[in-house]
Amino acid sequence: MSDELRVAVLGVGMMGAFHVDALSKRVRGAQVTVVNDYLDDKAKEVAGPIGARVEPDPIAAINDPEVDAVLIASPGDAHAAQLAACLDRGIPVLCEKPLTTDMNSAHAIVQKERALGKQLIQVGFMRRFDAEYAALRKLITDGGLGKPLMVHCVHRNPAVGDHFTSEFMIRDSVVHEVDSVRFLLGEELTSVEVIKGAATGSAPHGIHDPMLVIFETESGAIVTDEIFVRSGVAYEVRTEVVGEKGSAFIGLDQNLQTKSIDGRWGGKMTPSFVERFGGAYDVELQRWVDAAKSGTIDGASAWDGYAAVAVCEAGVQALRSGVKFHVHLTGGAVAAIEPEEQQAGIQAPDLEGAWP
Ligand code: ISE
Repeated sequence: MSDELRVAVLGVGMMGAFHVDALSKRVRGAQVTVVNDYLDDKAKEVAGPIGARVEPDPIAAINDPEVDAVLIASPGDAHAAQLAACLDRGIPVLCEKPLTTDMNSAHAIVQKERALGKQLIQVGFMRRFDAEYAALRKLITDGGLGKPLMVHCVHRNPAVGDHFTSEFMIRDSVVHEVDSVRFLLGEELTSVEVIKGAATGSAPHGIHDPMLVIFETESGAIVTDEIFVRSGVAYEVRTEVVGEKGSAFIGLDQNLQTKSIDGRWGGKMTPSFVERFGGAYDVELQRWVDAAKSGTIDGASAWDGYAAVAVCEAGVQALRSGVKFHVHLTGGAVAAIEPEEQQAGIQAPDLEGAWP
């Protein structure tokens, strides 16, 4: 391996292009040598300014002799085959979330990596590298809040494309809360239910946006997650942890506050993930590059990625069926998901006579 980690970036849509920019300008010790995207023009546009080569076939990009490590930012359904090729070649890979889009393919990837006897896969859960999340986790692990009892999450995006169906919202967006709660509390999520309410008028017919997703954890803590990807307002990601000894809040957009002569006061809302998590992404990349050079990972593992996919799979089943789904996933064991016994409803008796 040369001094610089030579990286192939697969998928240069918004996220991949952001990573290419970081690897070329802000991260030390790495160089993007190969760029791949199913859109040839997009690949050329990103590769040109940094002098990288365009390779139209993702598997050829992974096996390119001028590539030491791979960053996967392609759509989730391409991840399984690309991760498998990285493992076949035995090179480090940073894979954007979700690890894969279903539990069985995620499990197969974990097994394949385990058979190699070394950790090559890091999953791009960037919130783990955000200073506010790190401070909240420290507060919890130091016992500052006492036993955590409730976690309230809000995850809003201003707008998304029509491909964001209710199921996609769980697999692609809620997956962040699944990982961050595992990271913050250090325990597994054991059940999921999904409450569908009134949908915003900007959601295509049949899409439940927003939804309330409710989890339970191993210790019995309750986690609520409002997922609303067409809020029309801003990129809002907030978390409050309520414990026996107090509560703590992150994600309040506490930037510059102004008061003006027209009688208005306030600060700026965060328009997108770049303003909220751009710094965390850069830290994540730097730590991945440093770790990859010494043959290790420094972030969410393939197991973490698998655990998140399994909980989201239970979430999708809960969404489809309308019942709570349990997830059995402890101590590195294989996940199983099963529905809760359907609860009997109660029929309120009709009142006699007219209501006054
Ligand atoms: C997207 O992929 C992200 O990672 C964003 O952080 C999240 O807010 C969005 O909902 C996801 O689809």
